[in-house]
Amino acid sequence: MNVLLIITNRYRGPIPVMPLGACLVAESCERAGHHVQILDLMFERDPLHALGSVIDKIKPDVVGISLRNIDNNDMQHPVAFYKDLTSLMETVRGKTDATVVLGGAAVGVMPEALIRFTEADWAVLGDGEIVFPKVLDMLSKNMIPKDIAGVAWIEETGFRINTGFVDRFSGNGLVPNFSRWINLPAYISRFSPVPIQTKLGCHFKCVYCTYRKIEGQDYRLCDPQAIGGEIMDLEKSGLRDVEFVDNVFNSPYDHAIALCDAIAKVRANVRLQTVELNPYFVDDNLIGAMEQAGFVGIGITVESAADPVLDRLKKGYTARDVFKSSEVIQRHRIPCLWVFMFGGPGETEETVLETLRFAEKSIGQRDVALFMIGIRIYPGTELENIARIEGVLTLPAYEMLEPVFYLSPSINKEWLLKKVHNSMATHMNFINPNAISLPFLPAINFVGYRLGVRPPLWKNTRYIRRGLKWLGMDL
Ligand code: B12
Ligand code: SF4
Repeated sequence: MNVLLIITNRYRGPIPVMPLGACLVAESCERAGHHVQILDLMFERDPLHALGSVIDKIKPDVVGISLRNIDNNDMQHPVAFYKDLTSLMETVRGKTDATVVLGGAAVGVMPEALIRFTEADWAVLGDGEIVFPKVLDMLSKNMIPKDIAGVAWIEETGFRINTGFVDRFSGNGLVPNFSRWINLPAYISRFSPVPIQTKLGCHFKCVYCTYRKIEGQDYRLCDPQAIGGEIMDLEKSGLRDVEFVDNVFNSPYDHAIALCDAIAKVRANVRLQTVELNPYFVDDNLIGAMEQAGFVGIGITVESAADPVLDRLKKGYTARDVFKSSEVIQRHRIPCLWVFMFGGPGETEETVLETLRFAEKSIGQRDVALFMIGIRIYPGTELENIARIEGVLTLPAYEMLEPVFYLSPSINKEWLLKKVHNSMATHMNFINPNAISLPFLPAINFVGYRLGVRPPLWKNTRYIRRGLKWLGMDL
């Protein structure tokens, strides 16, 4: 079949991320014998014109739409990306009778709302590189793909979904040949590292999280030796910046250690990153292994350093673990980005001050703290129930494509913003989401890379903030 795969993501904060999933899907469809063309809208000046031209040219039988972000997850300055789908769908429907199939992480989060919003024919949840070729096979035989696991659709009786995760790491490529599908130099020159995923699934039950919905809760691990091989191949092709995009890099702990050992063994000259460490599994052994493997930047998503909040978020670790992880980080050389999320259930003025005190005392000059405010509420999460019970949320689930956020009723938003702002004023290595949505961040990325700065950019937060301050534009 003739397949057009549209990559809809045009958001460049904090970096334009390489579309790993969509490229994996394209490659597996091609392997299954289909003609696949990707249209990546990231750097297109006139996306609808580009779309119209490519449809006229290839006359697709099936249009796959890859949707990564519903919105930017920023309570202060929310941007709803899903709305861009309206004009996109109008162009597709106006130009072709092709079957339209939605896919991408966002679809795993809110499948029903997105199918209803776009009026797409089908949606694929989860492992698109396995499910989508099966859908194409059925469609090519004029059959209806209703029995395939991972497919969702709307019929007269309502929303239908075939749940069931398939085996992602069953031997096919872990890293697609990006240069075959996207404008690789454009991404690299804007600080985008090559993404690699080494596992799926998460055992934890954090109240706000959508990841188990996207990936399932049972761990599916790839072979660490295979990652070592991929890293070597990347180095040979000149791709030196690599980011692990696992939901939590260091859980299961043994998998993370095996991975680092396998990478250290191949002795590739690469710069590795991840921003997804869980403080519970941070110890000297792990960080030492990460140093050996070649990590140049790590992030710990601690969310809070106050027990009442960690408890209500069901994070599975305590403030003591957070403090312990900061001691470990200080004993090592890798710069660390600490990610906090203020305003969750159980947050009070006291817990906010406790977390800020932790950040100010335990995060050194070399490291960076990012303070998120409010938590995006997604349907089907425990946070949705909490928000409804507390009266914070009244919208029905199908209207939650529009960004809705939870902020603890025990917190005054203005007070919280002021406290965070005061802490940032005295710590130039502290940032808030404004840093991610800076309109000129793409320009900083572009110029910085040309000047020889290498990822991760956040390592240079102090210098960038000082520069901005000097120009009268501090966060
Ligand atoms: C790692 C990560 C990041 C890293 C990315 C680093 C990098 N270099 O790539 C960082 C921290 C930078 C980041 C930033 C953001 N992220 Co993020 N991120 C993730 C995470 C954990 C993994 C994404 C990933 O790479 N997966 C691996 C690939 C292989 O999977 P995939 O892309 O989903 O593709 C598969 C399927 O979706 C499907 N598929 C994909 N396309 C298509 C197309 C078709 C037609 C079909 C059939 C199937 C299909 O098949 C693919 C292969 O199996 C996800 C959560 C998750 N568990 O998925 C959130 C997630 C994607 N991020 C999200 C968001 C919101 C953001 C941000 C906007 C803000 C933020 N605060 O997090 C920014 C946006 C960045 C940008 N410019 O777009 C949301 C998006 C959905 C939503 N809720 O709106 C997610 C789902 C998390 C969440 N909160 O729910 N992110
Ligand atoms: S540990 Fe991370 S991926 Fe797992 S449920 Fe909690 S927030 Fe989600």
